[in-house]
Amino acid sequence: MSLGYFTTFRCRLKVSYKHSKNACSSIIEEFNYVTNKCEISYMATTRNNMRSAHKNTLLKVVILGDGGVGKSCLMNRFVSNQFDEHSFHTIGVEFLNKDVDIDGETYTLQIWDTAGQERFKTLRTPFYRGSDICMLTYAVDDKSSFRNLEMWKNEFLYYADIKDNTQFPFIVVGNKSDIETEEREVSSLEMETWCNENSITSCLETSAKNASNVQEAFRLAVQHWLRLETRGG
Ligand SMILES: Nc1nc2c(ncn2[C@@H]2O[C@H](COP(=O)(O)OP(=O)(O)OP(=O)(O)O)[C@@H](O)[C@H]2O)c(=O)[nH]1
Ligand SMILES: [Mg+2]
Repeated sequence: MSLGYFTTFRCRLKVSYKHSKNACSSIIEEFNYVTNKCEISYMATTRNNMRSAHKNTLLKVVILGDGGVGKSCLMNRFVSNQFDEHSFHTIGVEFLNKDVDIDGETYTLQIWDTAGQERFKTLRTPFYRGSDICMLTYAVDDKSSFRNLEMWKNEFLYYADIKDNTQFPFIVVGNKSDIETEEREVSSLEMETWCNENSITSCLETSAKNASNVQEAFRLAVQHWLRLETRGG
């Protein structure tokens, strides 16, 4: 497989419900195996290309959160500036690349959009390792997705095998900020309080629908990563 530095590609699995349960399991296992191989091959190719021909830094960003909070829409808004009112649930993972410039440096974000539904847990967790940034996402009109941030954070720390969580760049994103006031179930103050309690310094409300703060969220995440890198180095 030959993947150029500027390549943007999608990795998607669609399993139809007309397949039997066993057939679905084996299709999913096969997909998982192939995408793991693709990831390794892709990462190797990209990192090598970057070392030899480019000075860009590659950052793996994983987006986590309950099903339906808008993770896929956030990624698509950020990468393609598009929004899908009828976005389908993600199965497994899907990833896209996008370059961002910060302070004269270019960073290539390899964004991993994961399936939020519980039944896909085994398909998403193998992809947490090697992440540089984790975007914890909820929807401001869905209190339960906010309460589940704790679970997402713990799942990520466990499967990514992160020992010191205070040194990892998490960013919390409250999506769907465009909804009517009466539909809102989580205030920005609640988000900030949760972040303070969890030593997370980057948080933002976004709308993938009207493009509010989407670019800013990814830039903020990279700036957070940079701060920790500089401190560590
Ligand atoms: N109002 C509003 N709706 C949104 C926004 N972002 C996403 N949606 C809608 O929310 C629904 C779910 O969006 P997705 O991006 O598929 O959600 P997801 O988090 O990727 O869900 P899973 O793939 O199941 O984990 C879709 O109907 C979107 O159109 C937003 O910013 N505002
Ligand atoms: Mg999705």
